[in-house]
Amino acid sequence: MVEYLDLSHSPGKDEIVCEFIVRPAKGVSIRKAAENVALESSTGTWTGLTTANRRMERISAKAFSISGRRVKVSYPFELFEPGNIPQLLSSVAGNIFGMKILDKLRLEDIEFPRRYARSFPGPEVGMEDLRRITGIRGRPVIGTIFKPKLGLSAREQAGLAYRVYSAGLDYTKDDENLTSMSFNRFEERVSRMLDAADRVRSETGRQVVYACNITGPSHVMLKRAEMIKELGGKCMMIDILTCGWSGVQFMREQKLGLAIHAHRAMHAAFTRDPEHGVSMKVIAKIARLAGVTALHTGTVVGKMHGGRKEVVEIDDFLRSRWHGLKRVFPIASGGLHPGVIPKMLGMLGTDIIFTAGGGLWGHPHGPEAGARALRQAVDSFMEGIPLGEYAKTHRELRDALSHWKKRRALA
Ligand code: CAP
Ligand code: MG
Repeated sequence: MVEYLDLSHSPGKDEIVCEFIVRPAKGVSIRKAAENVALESSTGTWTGLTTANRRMERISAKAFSISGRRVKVSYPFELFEPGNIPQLLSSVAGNIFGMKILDKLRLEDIEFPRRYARSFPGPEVGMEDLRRITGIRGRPVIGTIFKPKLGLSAREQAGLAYRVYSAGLDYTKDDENLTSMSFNRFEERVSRMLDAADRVRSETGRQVVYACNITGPSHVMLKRAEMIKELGGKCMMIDILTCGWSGVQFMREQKLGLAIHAHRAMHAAFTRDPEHGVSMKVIAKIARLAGVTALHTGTVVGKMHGGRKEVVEIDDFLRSRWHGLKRVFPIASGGLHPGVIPKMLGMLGTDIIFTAGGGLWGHPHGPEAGARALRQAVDSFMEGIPLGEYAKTHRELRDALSHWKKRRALA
């Protein structure tokens, strides 16, 4: 008989350890529930097997710690195929979410041993590389998402890009649902946008970045990324969860030398319920294994869900040393505008990319004013001058603060 519950077990150095929050179904003990999580996520099924063997016994997972509803399960290295994220998730985040014996289940954290983590490449272009490419040091990278999300033509978008880059912005990105539409085709957009970036570089000497959304089936993403590379672009954006980990790993393996801007659209479908699904911290760890350069993690102050403790912890993880894999840039985005920038930077730090969509394109005096106001908000923070004080001598910032006064109070 294989034992899936063993509270005397202590994980070996090559074992993967998962922390779950388990809510058993009515009448089921936490021990029984924990045992079933270990069983279904490793080698077992609902009944004993005539085919069971010694190997199965050796490689089975063990629920080894129960504290309230927190359960830790250790998984021997042999259960996993090195370098294969889908296989990892089919095991530790697979069938177990649907078991009747559980009311709810949340995969809260995964500790990866060095041996397993090093079977992944991590980022080809890391946080420091992107800083080197842009030449931006000692302050956040300031960006925007074109708004409306959908509706601008490629020509209109590139024209706007030129204007906001020229007004001081470092970084622009497509929105998550802009790929290749009848009114804005990928090929035309990437070529016009990179022309605009080149023009700004030759006029100002600044290497501005365009994160071009290549999201799609993998064979389509590859063609799009090759086009970005050919035209001298520096960055591709991928909606990593809707594309799936296979697509992300595939694009990383191409070794095109492009940064990967990872948008996390759909994450809240499984990260938001604190008792069910998969935590954003787990997504962040996997994204770093897979090799993204920058990852959306939340703003705390903006329009999207995500509390301070969680976002700070994830951002710190992305920027920390970890099994020799390059560091990842956190991206703060969603409901940002000049009035909340200092507060956000104070909480999350300045080693960050932030992007403001509505908070630039909604400025009452237009795109240049919107870009300048964002830049002024950053400068006020970097110089340690209160926003209101700084606004007295910076018109664009002053107009932004009064325009979004109410939103400021909400943040
Ligand atoms: C922000 C945004 C981003 C979300 C992503 C949007 O626009 O472009 O996709 O912020 O959220 O479409 O909402 P605004 P997260 O600046 O106009 O709000 O980073 O939390 O995944
Ligand atoms: Mg968006």
